[in-house]
Amino acid sequence: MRMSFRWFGSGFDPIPLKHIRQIPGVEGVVTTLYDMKPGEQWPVERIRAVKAEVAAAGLRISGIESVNIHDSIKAGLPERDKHIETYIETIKRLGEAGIDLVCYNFMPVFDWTRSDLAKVRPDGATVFAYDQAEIDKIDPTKMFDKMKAGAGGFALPGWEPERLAKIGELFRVYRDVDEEALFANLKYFLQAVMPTCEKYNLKLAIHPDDPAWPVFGLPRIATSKERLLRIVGLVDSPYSGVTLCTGSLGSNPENDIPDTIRSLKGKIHFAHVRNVKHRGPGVFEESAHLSVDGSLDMFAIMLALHDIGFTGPIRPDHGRDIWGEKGMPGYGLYDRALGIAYLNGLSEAIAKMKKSG
Ligand SMILES: [Mn+2]
Repeated sequence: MRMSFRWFGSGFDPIPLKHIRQIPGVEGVVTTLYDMKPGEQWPVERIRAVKAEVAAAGLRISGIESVNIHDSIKAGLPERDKHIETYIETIKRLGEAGIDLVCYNFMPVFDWTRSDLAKVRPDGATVFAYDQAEIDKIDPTKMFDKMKAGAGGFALPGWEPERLAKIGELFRVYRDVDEEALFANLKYFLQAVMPTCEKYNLKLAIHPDDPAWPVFGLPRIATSKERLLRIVGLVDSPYSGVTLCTGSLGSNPENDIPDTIRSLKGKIHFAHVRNVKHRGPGVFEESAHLSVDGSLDMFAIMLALHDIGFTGPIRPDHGRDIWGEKGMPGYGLYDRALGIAYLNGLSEAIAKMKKSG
């Protein structure tokens, strides 16, 4: 496994690359061109510039998270072919730059959703939290305002303000899109992009929906082992796979994460490993990575990744906001670095245990 760290790029991420370089065991960053909107063509010069900047810091680009997918593709609108062409060209440019992994999601309208971006835990740390009853009270057209208000002046990934202006239109666009249509639209997209992924040796890895159930009446399909298996079976290509995100899948206590990992052997291209604490049906918060602080068994998760021979990029996911750090909520340096130290410890112990039989 290649330990990585999500970094949003100079000018967007307050964490400098030189600090990321000092986290033990980190060899790369998962980054993006944060100001690129879905449907925009990524300029070659900017791809080259970020690659050079990361290399100059002694790191590599482990993958791109994300190249966002235009809603016309997810909704299956007539203009999707134009946007798929643009996506293919971006994949080609990334592949030519030596980048071999792109993470994406296929969630309609809303990206990851939380009811609270700064829930205070008993130790004073603040975390992302979700309560379905709170979400049910929210007018979905106000959701962008709510996320923005909690973001401390930072732009949150997946919550680009430009989409806010079109929210009513987006809901109309998805009115007739059910789960089956979403599967069909994903298949159409994957069939179109896979030849380019294969040609440029670039893996596409779908991120599970977060939380792992429908929100605001919109369909969601990347929510369970069975559905992820269906997704990787939509096209016959080793380049179409999954970002195994333990926290997103783990939002639903019915998802058995180690079992999901074993079932997806060979199809996991990227791993996000974090913990989540279940508080009741539809209620959870993000905890420290440590097993006993949340509801997931992180040892069992890391063991499953070792058992299937996973060698791709892995990163801690959202962290708690601790030690007075003023950063992007959920994406501070301190707690994610703690998460890495912990995952490294589990990984070293598992590897040595396996070696000694
Ligand atoms: Mn994730």
